[in-house]
Amino acid sequence: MSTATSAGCQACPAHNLGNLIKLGIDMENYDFVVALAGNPNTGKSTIFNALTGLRQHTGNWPGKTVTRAEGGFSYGGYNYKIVDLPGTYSLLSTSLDEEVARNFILFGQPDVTVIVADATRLERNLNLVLQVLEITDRAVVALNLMDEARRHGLTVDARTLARHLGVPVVPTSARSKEGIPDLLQAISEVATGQYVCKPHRLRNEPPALKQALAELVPKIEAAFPGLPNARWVALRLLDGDQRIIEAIEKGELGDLTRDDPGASTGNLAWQLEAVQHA
Ligand SMILES: Nc1nc2c(ncn2[C@@H]2O[C@H](COP(=O)(O)OP(=O)(O)OP(=O)(O)O)[C@@H](O)[C@H]2O)c(=O)[nH]1
Ligand SMILES: [Mg+2]
Repeated sequence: MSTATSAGCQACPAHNLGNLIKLGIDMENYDFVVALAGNPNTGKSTIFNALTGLRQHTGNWPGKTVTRAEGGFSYGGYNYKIVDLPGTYSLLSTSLDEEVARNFILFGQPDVTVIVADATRLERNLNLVLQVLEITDRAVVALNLMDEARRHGLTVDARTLARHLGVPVVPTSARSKEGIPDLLQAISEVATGQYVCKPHRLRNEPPALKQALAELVPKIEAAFPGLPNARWVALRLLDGDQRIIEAIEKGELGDLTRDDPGASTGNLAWQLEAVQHA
C-alpha cells in the first residue's frame, strides 16, 4: 500500500501544506475550476473545508450537502475555484441533489474533477469513478477514509489502481489532513497538463449500439455545437432518460452551449438546473 509519505518527506515543501493559501469565498480571477464529486458521506466537504478554510457542513450521515458550495484556494502560483457537490451514487440519478452534482460534472466543464472514494467500500465507489471517467479526460481519485480502511485491516494498492484507471489515485485521510498535500499536487499536475490522464473507458458496445451511436452522436453535435459529452447524451437518449429527452425537445441543451465559453463555467450548470426545475 502506498499511503502516507515517510516522516522525513513530511518536512519537504512538496509534502506540507505551506504552499496552500486558503482563499475562503474569494474566487475572483481563478485559473482553474475543480469539482468535488463522489458517493454520499465519503468526505468531500471535509476536503473542501481543508482546502478553502470554509466551514461547509459535514457530519456522519449521507446527504448533508444538498446544493453546491464554492470556495477558493491558491497553490503553485495558480488560483482555483473549488465546487463541493452533493453526494451521488451514479450519473444516472434522478433525485434533485444528485442532479445538481450530475449537471455540474457533465455541463459545468470543470478543469479537474476530483472523485472522492471511500477506501473501505471501494468496489461500490468505483461505479461512479468509472462513470465520471467516461465523460472527462481530467480527473483525480482521492482514496479517502484510509485511516478507517487501515483500522479494518484493508490495504489498497493505489499505484496499481492508478495504472488501471489512467488517472492519479491519492490515498487520503481528510479529517486528519493526511495526504492532502499529495492531493493538491495531483490536482495541480492534472490542471496544468503536467499529468496527462488516459482514463479507463469501456468500449465494447454491441454492434447495434455502436451503429446507433455512430448515427446519433454526429446529429447531436450538429444540433448543439460545442456540447460536451455528446456521446453520453446519445447514450442517455437511447436509454430513454426523460430529463435529457426534455432538455433536447425544449432546446435547453442548445441554450447551454450558446453560453459564452469564456464566462464563468458554473453558469452552464446553473442554467441547466434553472430550466429543469422551473
Ligand atoms: N475517519 C475519517 N473520517 C472522515 C474522513 N473524512 C471525512 N470523515 C468524516 O466522515 C463524515 C462525512 O464527511 P463529509 O465531508 O461530510 O462527507 P461528504 O462526502 O461531504 O458527505 P455528503 O455531503 O453527505 O455527500 C464526517 O463525519 C467527517 O468528519 C477520513 O479521512 N477519516
Ligand atoms: Mg458534503
